[in-house]
Amino acid sequence: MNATNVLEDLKRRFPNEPEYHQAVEEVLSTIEEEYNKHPEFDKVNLIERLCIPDRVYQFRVTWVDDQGNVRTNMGYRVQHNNAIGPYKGGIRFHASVNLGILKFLAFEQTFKNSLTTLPMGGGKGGSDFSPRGKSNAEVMRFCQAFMLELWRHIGPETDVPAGDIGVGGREVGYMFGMYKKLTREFTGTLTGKGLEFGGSLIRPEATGYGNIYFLQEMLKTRGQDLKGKVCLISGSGNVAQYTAEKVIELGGKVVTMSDSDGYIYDPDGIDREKLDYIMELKNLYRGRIREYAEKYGCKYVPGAKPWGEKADIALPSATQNELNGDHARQLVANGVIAVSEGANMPSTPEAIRVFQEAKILYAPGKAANAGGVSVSGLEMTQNAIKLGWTKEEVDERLKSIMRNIHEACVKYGTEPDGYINYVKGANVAGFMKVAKAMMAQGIV
Ligand code: NDP
Ligand code: 2IT
Repeated sequence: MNATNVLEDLKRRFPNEPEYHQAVEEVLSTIEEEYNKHPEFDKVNLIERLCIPDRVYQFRVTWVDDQGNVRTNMGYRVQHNNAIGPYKGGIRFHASVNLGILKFLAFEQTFKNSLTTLPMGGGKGGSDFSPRGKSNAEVMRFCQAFMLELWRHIGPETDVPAGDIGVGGREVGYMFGMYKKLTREFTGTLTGKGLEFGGSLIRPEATGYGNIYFLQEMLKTRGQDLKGKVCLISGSGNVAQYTAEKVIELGGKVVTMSDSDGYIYDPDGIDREKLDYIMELKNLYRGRIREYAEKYGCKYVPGAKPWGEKADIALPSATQNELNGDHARQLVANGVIAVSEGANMPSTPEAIRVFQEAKILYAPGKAANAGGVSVSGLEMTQNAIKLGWTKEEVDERLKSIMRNIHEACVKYGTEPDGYINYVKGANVAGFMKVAKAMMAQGIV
């Protein structure tokens, strides 16, 4: 395999999908060497079969807003690869959603899910519907209309969606209700469900907690821990909130959070009580992070990212490409020792190069944020055996999965000088399992 040629070919066949190209390029450039040690892979064109999704569903979603207007959005489900288990991955509702973005997310998910050690393939779905400013009733009608198309393509052994940006417990609940009505079956086809109807304890917390468990493992390799460390967090949604919760619990100090309008900087640290306020503001009132600055009298910077503030650790937890080369240089210049990604592909390729050249600890999302889908996998298991595990049991399993992922990264990513290249480690480890499964299953 020649990574450059494969990528050029994909760009020609699938133009105008820059995020998909970006995700593929990162993986190909890091697995090329290992791949070429296995000539049997190339004989069956494994690489193209792994980069191009198995199938993509695209549909129109029509719903009626509160004023009686008939509205349309696009709906998608990308089923990328099911070599190691049913397709699994979240659903994103955001105005920016398009096929290229969902293809990048489904591709990444395939490697991430492989790393979790659980039997899950990779998929992703979503819509360009924006929940922002919509009433509860509008969100419900949209979720129902979306499921009216999607339900034929998913199932507990086929494809199991969950949440992502713009899709949390409320949306999963509405989609599950409609799915159940259409199929006339109560199965664990969506994860991230409410606790009363098959959800798992710790699932809402899992991505953020998992990221911090992974960060702890990274810090240990340098004889460090989180105590007293100043952390920058971007985003203020599900992942950002529980990342902050775990940092605070472990004695770190969170000084920033953000949303798509700007960021707040609180030099005294966001403590438990202030975080409760943010959770209420975001999850209940669906307000803006600016209101935090008004309430606590701290700095609010509209239209900017938090990466220029001085800190020890950066935890990007909002969206893709939110941290560029300039941001990365600022972080390094300010003495950051670790960057651990709660979001999917938040750092641009240039930013990643800056972190790696500075030899700081840098964990890509597909390793560091795998805790969310891991607990989704544990939710599937609990649904299958019709039992619910305790909080302690799920949390222990989550910790152990994050430790395993860290070990796999160390195994496949340690360079001759001892620096752990977590990007290479995660990509090679994730790839090898899927590749072996595909080889064993023949040319399909
Ligand atoms: P939420 O919708 O709960 O929160 C998203 C946060 O990011 C909000 O603060 C939002 O601000 C901000 N944001 C979203 N889009 C943009 C944008 N284009 N520019 C700037 N800010 C933006 O989503 P999650 O917390 O679930 O997801 C955050 C990230 O984590 C995503 O990359 C997702 O793919 C990833 N992830 C999520 C997992 C999960 O289990 N939920 C698991 C693994 C990864 P605003 O309110 O203004 O839109
Ligand atoms: O990006 C992700 O891993 C998620 N949004 C969670 C997917 C899941 O199936 O729980």
